[in-house]
Amino acid sequence: MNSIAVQSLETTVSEVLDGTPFIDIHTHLFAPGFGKIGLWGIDELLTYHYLEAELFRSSSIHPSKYWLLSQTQRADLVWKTLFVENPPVSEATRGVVAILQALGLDSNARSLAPVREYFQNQKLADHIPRVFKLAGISEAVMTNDPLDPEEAAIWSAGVDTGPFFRAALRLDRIINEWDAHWSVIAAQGYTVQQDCGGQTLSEIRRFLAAWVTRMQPVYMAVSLPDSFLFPVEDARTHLIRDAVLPTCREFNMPMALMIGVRRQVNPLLKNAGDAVGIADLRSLENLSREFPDNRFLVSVLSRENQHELCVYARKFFNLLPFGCWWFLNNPSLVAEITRMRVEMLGMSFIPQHSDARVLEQVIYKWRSSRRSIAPVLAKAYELLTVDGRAVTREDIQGDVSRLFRTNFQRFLENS
Ligand code: RAT
Ligand code: ZN
Repeated sequence: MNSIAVQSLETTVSEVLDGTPFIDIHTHLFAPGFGKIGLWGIDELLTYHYLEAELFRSSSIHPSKYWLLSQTQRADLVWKTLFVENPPVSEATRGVVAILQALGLDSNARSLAPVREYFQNQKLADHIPRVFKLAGISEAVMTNDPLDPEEAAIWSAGVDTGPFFRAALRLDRIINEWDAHWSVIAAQGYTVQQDCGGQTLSEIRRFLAAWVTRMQPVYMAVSLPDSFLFPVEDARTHLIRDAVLPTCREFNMPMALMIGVRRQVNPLLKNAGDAVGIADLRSLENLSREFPDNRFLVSVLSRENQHELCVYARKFFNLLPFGCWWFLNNPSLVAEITRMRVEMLGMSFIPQHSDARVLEQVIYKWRSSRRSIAPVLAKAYELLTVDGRAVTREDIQGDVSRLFRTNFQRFLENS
């Protein structure tokens, strides 16, 4: 097999990245059977909360006035402010430009009318496979909340998730907002108490088992605040230790922990009002060590926690770092974090997920990630070549498949 010359490494890596369909392991997208809760199209793209946060920095509109507008008016305002009056250079704004280009639409136009017309003419069943192909992904994992009344009703009616989407059982309301949600579970016929006493924990296991059967999720997931501590005397510790982790073991599925979000530091901004904080990852150390029979997919939101996460992944083999989450999904940080992970973990991690909330976002998010990651991998192969070990296209293909497909698949299967 031919080894690759140093000057050709980046081209080869890019070709392999472009030619490998990835598994998008965390999104907020939905299969078409979920109807209106699956977001797509230009008005959803422009009112993405990443863009709304940027709108308020460049427009004088007060958030309270903005929320009174119709979605079309909001999208028009975002377009005018961030795309017509200013060059859209930020990651989130440039993303919309990249989507329009990939779909053959003009991003220089002042009016959104032709773009709206294009989306009105799309049939979702054909649009999804085309978007996935443009994004270079074969499937996407959804975020499925059993306590979302709208979503729960769709699951209970027996929705078909189809070939492109897999479920993930999201537990934020149960684990993080127990006081507000225990009674909802009680009303569904489970004998649970606010203080987690009595039969609560076995009843939550019964509740989770029913949802696992219904959703067939690939993992359970929760986002956790920067202040997350485990173990401590709180409902969260009881629920994780005595309900969620035993259920994960029973069904042989990993638990995804997304640590470091500070919810609603500015509630005026709604979905855009969350921020980031540095977490104490000793809680992750405790979980990884005390539950060797559980597997944890882990993403941390603060840049400052990234190195510690790599160190913990070297200590605990039931821990799989994934993604450059949310505020980290920028070219400079994706490059920095991926480089650190390759240096410390080889190829034993999952570099990225899209976190797309609106279908077409997978196009720009994956284009951008491939572009940021290609030079990082090429540099690692260059150093290896210079130090005496030649690299072949097959080596690169094996690594890319591992990073973006089989590390995840094997972690799910525990193989
Ligand atoms: O990235 C996002 O859109 C965030 O609002 C969150 O959804 C975050 O990714 C999460 O899953 O909690
Ligand atoms: Zn997310």
